[in-house]
Formats: sequence, C-alpha cells, structure tokens
Amino acid sequence: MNSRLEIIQGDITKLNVDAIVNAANTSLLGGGGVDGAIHRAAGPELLVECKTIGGCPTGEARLTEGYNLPANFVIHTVGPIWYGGKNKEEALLRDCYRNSMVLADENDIRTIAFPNISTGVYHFPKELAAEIAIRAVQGFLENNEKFKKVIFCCFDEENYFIYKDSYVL
Ligand code: AR6
Repeated sequence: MNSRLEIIQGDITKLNVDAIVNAANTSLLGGGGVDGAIHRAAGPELLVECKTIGGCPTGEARLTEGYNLPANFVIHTVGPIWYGGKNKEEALLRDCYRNSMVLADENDIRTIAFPNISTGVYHFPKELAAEIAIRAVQGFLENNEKFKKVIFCCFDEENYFIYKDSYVL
C-alpha cells in the first residue's frame, strides 16, 4: 500500500491541491463532463489561456493556471476514445497518467488529483481504466520521493467502488 495514494468520491473542482487534472479533448477548448465543470469553476480566463496552447494530442498533457479554482494549476490531458481496445487505448490511457505526473513533477507540483479519465463519454471500460491508472501512478511514485499526495477523485459511486477494489492490487 502506498500512503501517498488516496481514493475519494467527490467533485474535483473543489479540491485544494497544487494541480487538478482535466480529462480534455484534443482541441483543449472545453466540453462537457469534468472538462465543462473545470472550465465553469475556473472562469473564462482558463479558455483564453487554452486557446494559446494550440491543442494537445491524445496521451499527452499541458499545463495552465487554475484561475478561480482552489487548485493552482490545471493539467489538461486527452484520454483515448474507446474503440474496442485495438487502437492502443490502454497504452494511451497509461500515457495520460504518466505524462501528467511528469509534467507535474517538472513544475514542482506536490499534490495532484486525477478524475477517471476516458470513463465518461469516451467509454473506456471502468475496471480496466482503474487498473491502468493505479498501476501507472504507483509505478511513477516508486521512483519519486517528491510527490506528497496523489488523489483519485471519483465522481460516480461505481468508479469509487471499482477504485477501492482495484487498489488491493
Ligand atoms: N469531478 C470529478 N469527476 C467528474 C466531474 C467532476 N466535477 N464531472 C464528471 N466527472 P468525462 P472523458 C467524471 O465524460 O470520458 C468532455 O466533453 C465522470 O463521472 O468528463 O475522458 C471533454 O471535452 C467520469 O467518470 O471525460 C472530451 O470531449 C470522468 O469524470 C470528453 O468529454 C470522465 O468523464 C472526454 O471524455
């Protein structure tokens, strides 16, 4: 068990951490789900900054300020759309978690919260997504002493219980 990992159920926009991760799309220009909630809570300046970035490929991550959010930064990552598993979806989802952790580390972020990337309108199977997320973050933390806390912030109860079960890996 890694005491730096935490699983909670709640709204990621309320969390007082150095950075929250956004499950964005390749345009980085906002959308529904957690992306919409983050843009609403951060305020219009977030979109202004996102427009200067010029998009983000699937599996990669980009950093912005947090504006009106309690979090100082937002790390925008683009999860894969689930097409049945033959389009490198698993590797791309792993990349999202890993690249977000790398970018956070480069910016001296010590506390970070992730939503359940790709498990909403992108339809990635929830159990598989939870396993990939936990393994990727645990693997990163094994070689990193600097992070203090990584929170998996589950919105729906189903994901919360899946994470609680997967965590005994
Ligand atoms: N806090 C934490 N998690 C949330 C919140 C919240 N406030 N709201 C929703 N979730 P989704 P995706 C959970 O659909 O599947 C957007 O339009 C939700 O229950 O937000 O990666 C983007 O612009 C689910 O478990 O993201 C993209 O176009 C998880 O967040 C597309 O959706 C992810 O669901 C990305 O799809």
